[in-house]
Amino acid sequence: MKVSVIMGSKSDYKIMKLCEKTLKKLNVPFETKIISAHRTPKRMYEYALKVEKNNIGVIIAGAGGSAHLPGMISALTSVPVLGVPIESKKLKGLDSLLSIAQMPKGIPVGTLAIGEDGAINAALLASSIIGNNNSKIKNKLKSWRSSQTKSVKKKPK
Ligand code: RP5
Repeated sequence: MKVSVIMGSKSDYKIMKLCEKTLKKLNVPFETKIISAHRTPKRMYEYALKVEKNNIGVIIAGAGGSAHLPGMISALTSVPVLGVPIESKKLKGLDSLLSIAQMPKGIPVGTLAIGEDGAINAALLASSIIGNNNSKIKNKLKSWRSSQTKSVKKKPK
């Protein structure tokens, strides 16, 4: 199964490319697409209908402002959707965060932190989900975590 990384605009890619970078490190197969809920609604609908057929196990959706893409995708498929709030110019991403996190009950979106941290953690979480049925990815994630632990020094000097 692969991860599908989608985003509302090309301008989101500077953040969403961190998802790609993290998934590559963990040898998780992925695809990347630009899909806008309001500018390309037909593309969004057609994409969502083919999610299961395309062997997608997790969707990571990055969006900024009135960030409805993750919620709309989650409404159209039962495959888990992780939302990455992109920092917006006017409200610094608080609008994106609340739009993604405050989904009314019934249609969930797993929401990560705003920006870089959220993009990296979304990829790690997606890898954990895929890793439940893929021991190679699970082990890769375990060794990635272990080297992260080893990289933390005991003293500042
Ligand atoms: C959202 O609007 C996108 O996810 C992006 O974060 C934001 C701004 O888009 P652009 O005006 O940069 O294309 O749909």
